[in-house]
Amino acid sequence: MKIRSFDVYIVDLPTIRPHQLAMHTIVSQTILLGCATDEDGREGWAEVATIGGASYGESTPEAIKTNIDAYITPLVIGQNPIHFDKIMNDVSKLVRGNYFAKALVEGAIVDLAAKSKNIAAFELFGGQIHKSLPIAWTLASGNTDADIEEAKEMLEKKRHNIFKLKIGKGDPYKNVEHVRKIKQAIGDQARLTVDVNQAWDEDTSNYCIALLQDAGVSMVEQPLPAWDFEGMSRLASKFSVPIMADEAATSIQDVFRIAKYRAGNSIALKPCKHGGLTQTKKVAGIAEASGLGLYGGTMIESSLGTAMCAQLYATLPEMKFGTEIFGPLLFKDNLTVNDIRFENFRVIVPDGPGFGMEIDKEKVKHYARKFQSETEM
Ligand code: MUC
Ligand code: MG
Repeated sequence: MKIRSFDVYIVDLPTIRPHQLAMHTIVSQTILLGCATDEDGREGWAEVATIGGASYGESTPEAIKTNIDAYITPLVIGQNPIHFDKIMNDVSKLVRGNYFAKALVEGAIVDLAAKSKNIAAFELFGGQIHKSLPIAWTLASGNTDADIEEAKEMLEKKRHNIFKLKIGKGDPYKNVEHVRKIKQAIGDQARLTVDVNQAWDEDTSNYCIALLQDAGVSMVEQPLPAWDFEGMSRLASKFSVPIMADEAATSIQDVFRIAKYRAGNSIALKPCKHGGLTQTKKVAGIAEASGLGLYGGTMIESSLGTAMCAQLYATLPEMKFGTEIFGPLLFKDNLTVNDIRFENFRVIVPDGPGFGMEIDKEKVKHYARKFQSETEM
């Protein structure tokens, strides 16, 4: 059965509280949904999320949609979805970069292929090793007392016992103090990690990571700009606290370079930044071969994108740092009929056909940018 059409929707979904990163505070997250339809009218859906327009990364929502519509869709029409790897290989020969766009297209085709065989998508990636995964929560309200209260509530509800703090915005020394206070308040009940989102230079990193290590922080994510491989390598050899590459770890070639020069000793996976699920498996292979620890990252996707990540991460033997695919919990509403389940400090991997999620078209229509909800859906 061949692909008949491919549609892309831009959706803005409000969050339950402001989520503060170094470069942007999220109050409404911009999500891209892709729908591949076959000649029988069967649909496959996928999601990628973006943060802060062009401020987090180069793939803006508008560019993702435009580039899919203009350059990728014509290459996938008429193809058999079960050949998703061949299709994306052909796309890569004519479309450079555009990792988020490729991840969205591949994801929808995979969902369609799996649904047409009535199997979960993870069966197409070697099968499910884990039924659930450890799940971190990001404390990013921008206020120390509010973060402490939120952490205690999460512990009490048995929702999360790994917390990541976003510390790239504002005075680095004050932010280190903010981390120290939170660690003091929660003690050994939870693991604490930090994400700097590229905001520090090497001198600041040297000073602040020493303090963070003393404070009992268990991982430091992307302290330096994504381009600074050499600086990351020096930090990774200097400190015993693990240094994680996130924004620097995109293409498989970048990840190979990180492994070769030890520009970090762990990697945050995100199917969107690697260009899809197949590429994410390859990144995990490079990490496994070179002894880099893995983390199941997020761009703060809603339930569908979270299911895609969960299904792929569930096929990997070891996630040394757990996952942070908490996205659905940060949103006021849901774009699927069914929810992702979070229980006992873990996320349950959906196992229905495809990614195991049923899209709620009324909700998509409601949150889609107006020019789309009125015309295309
Ligand atoms: C990032 O850089 O890791 C993931 C969790 C979160 O709070 O922000 C994202 C992006
Ligand atoms: Mg990060």
